[in-house]
Amino acid sequence: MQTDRLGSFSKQYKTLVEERMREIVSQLEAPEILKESMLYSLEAGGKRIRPLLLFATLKAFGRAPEAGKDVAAAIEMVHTYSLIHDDLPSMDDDDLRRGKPTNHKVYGEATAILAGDALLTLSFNLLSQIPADIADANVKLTLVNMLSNAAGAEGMVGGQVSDMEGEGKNLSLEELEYIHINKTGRMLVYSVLAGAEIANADAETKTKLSKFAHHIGLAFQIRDDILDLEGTVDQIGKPVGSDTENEKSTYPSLLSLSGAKQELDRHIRAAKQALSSTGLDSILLNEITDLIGLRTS
Ligand code: GRG
Repeated sequence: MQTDRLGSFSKQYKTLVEERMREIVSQLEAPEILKESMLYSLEAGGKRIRPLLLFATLKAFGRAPEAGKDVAAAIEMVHTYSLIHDDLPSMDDDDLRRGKPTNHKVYGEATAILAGDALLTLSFNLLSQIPADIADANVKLTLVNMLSNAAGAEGMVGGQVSDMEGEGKNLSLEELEYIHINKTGRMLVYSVLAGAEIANADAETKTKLSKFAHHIGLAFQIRDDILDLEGTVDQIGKPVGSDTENEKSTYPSLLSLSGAKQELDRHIRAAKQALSSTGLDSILLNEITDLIGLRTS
């Protein structure tokens, strides 16, 4: 369920970040096979929800979304690295991602690991080179600091490790939330707060936006669990019920399907409330929130 406004905004800025990523990787002076492997996963067809959140946040502040193109590319590179590594035999051991063979199936395990490493490293390089008219040195340093926190041991990587530790255990709702706040949520929160940082938002607005993004992060994950349960194939294109994912605690397994749907609604409502409290021009962010609650892929 996407309005024309969000549809055309999303199409325009999806193209912007995709072209920017291709341009950056193509220009690297690096072995062709490494660049090919990086581009294979960058261009495998993600939803680009994180860049969309960043661009819509800039728009909410009345700033040109184009100002966020390098940060959006950096975010999508970190996200793509995490998916490449998550699919490896030593982690989820997946053959398909977004309906296509996983990076290690095409390029081999060693190159896939190195493509992920190169994407992660490149993301910080990109942030360090944002033009001064978009972000001064202090803003750039803050963007780097925030990304390293969101993606690292205290964020996404920590969440992934807790997720692995929780496999086969009956987790409490609190434990499940901790995993998803970090594994999925922190990069979504970063996408919004990076936009606020570029727009020089005040501390109070950032706190409200952080609350907004926290709720959409959890809503995103709950919707993912519901889609996994209701669909015949999951988001990586594999029949549901075919691997260890099913030994993991999920929102529906803890709360039942209808309880998970209620929890999803609760987070969507809380997100919208936090957003409205900012007083920003939040039409697009509101529509993205609805989309997260209703998404079908
Ligand atoms: C390996 C360091 C490391 C971290 C892995 C993000 C992650 C952490 C693993 C991905 C596996 C997974 C199913 C995570 C749940 C969150 C989620 C639904 C991620 C997929 O993000 P989307 O839906 O993917 O935005 P697309 O394909 O649209 O880019």
